[in-house]
Amino acid sequence: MLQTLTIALSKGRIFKETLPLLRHAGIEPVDDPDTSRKLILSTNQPNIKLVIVRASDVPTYVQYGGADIGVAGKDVLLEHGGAELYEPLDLKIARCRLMTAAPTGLAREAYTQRLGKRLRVATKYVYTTRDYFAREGVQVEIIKLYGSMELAPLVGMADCIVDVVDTGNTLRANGLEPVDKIADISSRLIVNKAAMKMKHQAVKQLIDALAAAVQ
Ligand code: PRT
Ligand code: MG
Repeated sequence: MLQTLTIALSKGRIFKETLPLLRHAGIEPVDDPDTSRKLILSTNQPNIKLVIVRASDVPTYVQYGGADIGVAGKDVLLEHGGAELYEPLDLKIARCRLMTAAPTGLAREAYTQRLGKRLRVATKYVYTTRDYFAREGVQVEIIKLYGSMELAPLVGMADCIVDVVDTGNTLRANGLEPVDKIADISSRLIVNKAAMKMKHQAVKQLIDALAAAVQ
């Protein structure tokens, strides 16, 4: 019996960069998520389907068995906490860095001038940011945002931000510069723990095929 596999992906860069790896493993989606409104996409393999979810929801779908397998940025996985998931493969795609960033030239002041006051940090990475500054011994007040973190220092709402950075163009365009690196980021294959046991053959086959594609 052919074991069925559901793979959770997010639209945009993760989908685009995962596609060549899947193709290398013999899997081609039938629909294009950028033009289709379907959330479940069939593939050329009758036992494999793709589900399209928000990037930050991928670990949740895989954890709760809504998908057997997923592709998620390490930034998203760090923030999720990683519990109840296997992370067997670094796909080495969608690479970037998780950084602190502050108004250009003011980074050190933003960090040190607040004597007695807590550093105000705007981010969507609340847990990762709290953990990072705790390890650095810096007292912070975290302001949770869902996007456009770069705006927060510009309007005086925060001293700095924590976000993923690729070229740094977005920071520069908004008068910010990267300061400290928290982590190097790439996308990882994640696997539901029960699926790893119950669908071992199909999961193993896919991991091996993707590992070969990464090389
Ligand atoms: O968009 P949505 O809210 O649905 O989710 P998302 O923004 O988390 O998804 P998406 O597709 O934008 O990102 C998915 C994953 O790609 C992230 O979780 C990261 O692991 C990875 N990744 C790699 C990036 C970038 N590079 C990146 N540059 N994610 C976001 N960015 C942002 C960056 O923050 C900046 O705002 O893209 C913008 C351009 O970056 P620069 O530095 O090149 O200007
Ligand atoms: Mg985005």
